[in-house]
Amino acid sequence: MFEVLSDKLSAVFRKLSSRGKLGEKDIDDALRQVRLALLEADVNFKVVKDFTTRVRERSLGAQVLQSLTPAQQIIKIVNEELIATLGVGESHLELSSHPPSIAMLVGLQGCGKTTTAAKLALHLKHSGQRPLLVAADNRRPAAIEQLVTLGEQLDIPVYREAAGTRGEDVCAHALTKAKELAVTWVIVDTAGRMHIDEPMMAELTQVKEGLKPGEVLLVVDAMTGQDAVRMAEEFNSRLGLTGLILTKMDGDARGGAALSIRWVSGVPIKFIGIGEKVDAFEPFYPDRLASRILGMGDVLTFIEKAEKTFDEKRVKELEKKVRTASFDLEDFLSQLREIRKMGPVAQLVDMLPGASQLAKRLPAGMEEKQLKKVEAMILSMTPEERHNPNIIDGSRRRRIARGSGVTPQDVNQLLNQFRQMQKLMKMGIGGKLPPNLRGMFG
Ligand SMILES: Nc1nc2c(ncn2[C@@H]2O[C@H](COP(=O)(O)OP(=O)(O)O)[C@@H](O)[C@H]2O)c(=O)[nH]1
Ligand SMILES: [Mg+2]
Repeated sequence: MFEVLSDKLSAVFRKLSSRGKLGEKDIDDALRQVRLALLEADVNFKVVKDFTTRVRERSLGAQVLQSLTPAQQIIKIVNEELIATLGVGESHLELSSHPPSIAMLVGLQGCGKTTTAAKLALHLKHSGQRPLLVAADNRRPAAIEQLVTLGEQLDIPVYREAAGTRGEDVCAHALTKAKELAVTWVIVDTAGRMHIDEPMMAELTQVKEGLKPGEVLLVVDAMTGQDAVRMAEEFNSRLGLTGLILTKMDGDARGGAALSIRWVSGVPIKFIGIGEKVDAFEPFYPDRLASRILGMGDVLTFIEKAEKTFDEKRVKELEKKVRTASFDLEDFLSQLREIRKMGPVAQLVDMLPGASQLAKRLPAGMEEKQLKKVEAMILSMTPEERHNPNIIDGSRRRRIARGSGVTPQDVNQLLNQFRQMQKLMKMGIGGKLPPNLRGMFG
């Protein structure tokens, strides 16, 4: 999977790397090719449009990282946006506060549900859990036998009843059994059909009501392309999914489903199946997949290193400033921007007294607006004012307020709070922020 796409993207970036400075036209040309490559890989058109728009905006406004060439900067942005499309961060399974934790697997027939139930149970067993498999797909005796055989192979208990027993009854009894065996996880393999239909949804809804599972995981065959994406939306609207498991990622599909499904459905991908064997299964790491798709492992490693050195240099500079209390509004502004990014440089924020707590305390939604306001005020100051806020008198204050669309009181408040922050730094107080500083952004 992804080979064709990966080759095409590599070609685009190689061409870009052969240039020095990149203008708007170079970026647009490259992005046009990226867009085509993604569409050919069967990525949902909305996802493609959104993705290229984000990359374009960021590329044009890219802050110049001296250690990177323009092409490397674009690769960095593409990589980051690819990760954002695939879903940021690793997706963990939800543990129940009252064990056992329960995962219910749903999906169409043939998508790999039964195999995946066994794979997931084995994965949990390897991480020290005690799983119980439940054969709730009991419409066909063969389906039950398949799970029982897998359980025997893996030495994992399987709860089963006679074929034809209602799924919800099997599950109810299985929970009693789970208590008896003192297992920590219950993995339920449910009945699938060839197509989504009402009886299947009704049955799954009932099973879910009885089980109250912490995880409702849709197993999707990544080979089915955009059908998989539509299916995820439908299952999600009926059952409220907590995660996706993409199977057959070892196949030769173009990869469009994998790249679109998270963005379109909003449901995180938690695991991927990469083969028929029971251990061909892994947690889903968006960054790893992104770097595989970009096919530029070396370049990405280089970029990571360059960024790290860059951050370290900045941390050292800031440390010195904090120590000598020459930390000014200019530094404060760049801090605010770091807080807004909260990305790889979050540790920078941790270094400043209270800044990370402050960032955490900002109410959702307010954050962006308030930070922008503070940013606007500082931007309306002259370099001299930023360096030495004490020179800001009444008329300067009015000018700054006009320039940033706030009231002179707002400017005053910012200055007072900044002064207190400076004082705190001089005293070397870390971590705690007095209540009167908390108001800074809200
Ligand atoms: N190549 C490959 N085959 C898989 C994967 N997961 C499942 N399969 C195969 O897909 C077929 C259907 O799997 P099964 O678990 O019976 O699907 P179910 O009907 O949803 O329970 C079987 O032949 C599995 O071996 C995978 O990740 N990679
Ligand atoms: Mg099955």
